[in-house]
Amino acid sequence: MCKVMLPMAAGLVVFFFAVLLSAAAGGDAAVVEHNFVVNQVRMRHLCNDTLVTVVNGQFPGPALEAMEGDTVVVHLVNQSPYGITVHWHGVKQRLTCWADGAGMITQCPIQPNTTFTYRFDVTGQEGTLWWHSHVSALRATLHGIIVIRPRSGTYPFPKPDVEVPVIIGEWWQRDLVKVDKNFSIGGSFDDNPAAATINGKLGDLHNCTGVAEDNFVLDVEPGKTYMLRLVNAALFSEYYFKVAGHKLTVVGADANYLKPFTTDVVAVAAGETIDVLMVADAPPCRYYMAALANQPPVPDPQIPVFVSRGVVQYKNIPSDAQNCTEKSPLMPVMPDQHDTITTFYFHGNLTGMQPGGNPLLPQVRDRVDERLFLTLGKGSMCTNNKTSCKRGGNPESFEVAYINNVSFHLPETAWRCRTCPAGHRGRSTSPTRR
Ligand SMILES: *[C@@H]1O[C@H](CO)[C@@H](O)[C@H](O)[C@H]1NC(C)=O
Ligand SMILES: *[C@@H]1O[C@H](CO)[C@@H](O)[C@H](O)[C@H]1NC(C)=O
Ligand SMILES: *[C@@H]1O[C@H](CO)[C@@H](O)[C@H](O)[C@H]1NC(C)=O
Ligand SMILES: *[C@@H]1O[C@H](CO)[C@@H](O)[C@H](O)[C@H]1NC(C)=O
Ligand SMILES: *[C@@H]1O[C@H](CO)[C@@H](O)[C@H](O)[C@H]1NC(C)=O
Ligand SMILES: *[C@@H]1O[C@H](CO)[C@@H](O)[C@H](O)[C@H]1NC(C)=O
Ligand SMILES: *[C@@H]1O[C@H](CO)[C@@H](O)[C@H](O)[C@H]1NC(C)=O
Ligand SMILES: *[C@@H]1O[C@H](CO)[C@@H](O)[C@H](O)[C@H]1NC(C)=O
Ligand SMILES: [Cu+2]
Repeated sequence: MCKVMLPMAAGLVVFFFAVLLSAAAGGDAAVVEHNFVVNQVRMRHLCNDTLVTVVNGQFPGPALEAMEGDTVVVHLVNQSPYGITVHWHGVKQRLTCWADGAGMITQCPIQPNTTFTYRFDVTGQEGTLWWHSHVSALRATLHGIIVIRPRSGTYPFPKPDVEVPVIIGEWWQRDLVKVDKNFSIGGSFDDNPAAATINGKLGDLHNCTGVAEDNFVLDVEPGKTYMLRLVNAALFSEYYFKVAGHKLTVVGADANYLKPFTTDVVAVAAGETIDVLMVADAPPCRYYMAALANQPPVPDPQIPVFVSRGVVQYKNIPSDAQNCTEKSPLMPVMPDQHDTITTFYFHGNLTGMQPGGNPLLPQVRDRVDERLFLTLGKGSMCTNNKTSCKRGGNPESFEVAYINNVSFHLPETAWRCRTCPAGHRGRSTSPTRR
C-alpha cells in the first residue's frame, strides 16, 4: 500500500485556463490539461431546487479524454464549503500513488478556497474509467467519465462509428454529507435518491406538475455502430441496462478489453464500467434505453424501484412507420429488480481477451503456485471499545467492510493528515451498502 505523502499544494498557483486536447490518433504522448472548479450550484428537478456540489457547473462533470500514455493534469479549484479530493477510479497510478485522490490516505482533503494540481500518466490501460470525489458521499454528483483511447487508433474489434458516454447516476435531494454520516453509523437505509439518471437526465418516467423530465436522447443513423461507454456512478446500487429492439456486444470492462459476447441486458455494478457495441440495425423508429436499479431480496435493506430511461432515436423515421409515435417508443422488458441471477451470469461471461488481447499487459499465467481463499463481508462494530451495542442508526456503532474478517484501519503512524486542519478530518472512504 502506498505510504508516500506529498506536502499539500501551497501558496499561489498560476493557472492556465486553456484545455489542451491530445492530438489525433498516433503521435507522441500529449498533456491533457483541465481545470476543475468545484462549487455548489442549484439544479431544478422534480419541482425542487437542490443545492448540488459539482465540477464546472455540470452534472455529470466534464469528460477526461486521453490516449494511452498521455499525461493528465487537472488543476482543482475548490470553491465548495467541503474538503474535497478526486479519485481517478481505476487509473493504475504507477509511480504516482500520491495522485490517487484518497482523502486522508494519500492526501489531505483540498480545503475550501484552495487549489491542488493532480498529475499522472494513463499508461498501460485503454477503455473507460471514471473520476469521482472521494470525500463523503459527494461523489453522487461530483463525477465524470475518463476515456483512454488506443494510441494506434485501432481497437481489438471493428472500430465503432460513434462513441457515446452513458453515465448511470442518481439524483439526490438530500444533504449528501448527512447521508454519508447516516450510513457510517449503519442506519437510515431509507436515505434514498429521488430518481435514477442517464447522463444527468431523470427521464420521462418523472415529472414536475405533469411536465416530464428530459430524456437523454441518442440520435442514430441506420447501419452505424455505436460504442456505449457505460459507467455506474450511483452510490450503492447495481443497475441493469437494456435498449429495446437492440442487442449489445460487450467488448470492455473497467478499461480491460474482453472476449466479445452478445447480450440484450448489461449489469453494471456501482463503480464499474462496461463498454458495449450497439449496431443501429432496427427498423428506424424510437426505442427506449432503460437503467433499473437491482437489489438482493429481504432481509437486505430494500429500496424503491428506480428506473431512468433515455431514447435511441433513428434519423429519417418514415412518416408511415408503425407504432413509432413520439409519445410511445418501444420500452425494453427489464429484469425484475430482485433478479440477481442475471447479473451473476452476465459477470460470469466477462472474460479477458488473453492471450494477445491487450498487448500493453503481461500475459495471464496459466500456472498457479498458490491458491487463496478470500471472503468479503460487511457488518457493524461498536465504538468506544464496547463489545455489545445497538446495531444501526446510532453513533454507538459504525459500518465496516472486511476481507477474511479483517477490516481496514487508518494507520496510526506515517499519516500526515493528522495535521490536516481541524474540522476537515473527514472519513477516508465512502461506505458501501453491500
Ligand atoms: C419536492 O417538491 C415537492 C413539491 O414542491 C415537495 O412536496 C417535496 O417535499 C420536495 N421534495 C424534497 C425532497 O425536497
Ligand atoms: C471562500 O471565499 C469566498 C469568497 O471570497 C468566501 O465567501 C468564503 O467564505 C470562503 N470560504 C471559506 C471556507 O473560507
Ligand atoms: C439521517 O438520519 C436521520 C435520523 O435517522 C434522519 O432524520 C435524516 O432524514 C437522515 N437523512 C439525512 C439526509 O439527514
Ligand atoms: C407525474 O408524477 C406523479 C408522481 O410520480 C405521477 O403520479 C403522475 O402520474 C405523473 N404525471 C404524468 C403526467 O406523468
Ligand atoms: C403496432 O401496435 C399494435 C398494437 O400494440 C400491434 O397490434 C401491431 O402489431 C404493431 N405493429 C407493428 C408493425 O409492430
Ligand atoms: C453466460 O451467459 C449465459 C446466458 O445468460 C449463461 O447461460 C451462462 O451460464 C453464462 N456463463 C457463465 C460462465 O456465467
Ligand atoms: C479496549 O479494550 C482492551 C481490551 O479489553 C483494552 O486493553 C484497551 O485498553 C481498551 N482501550 C480503551 C481505549 O479503552
Ligand atoms: C472474526 O473476528 C472476530 C473479532 O476478532 C472474532 O470474534 C470472530 O471469531 C472471527 N470470525 C472468524 C470466522 O474468524
Ligand atoms: Cu471509485
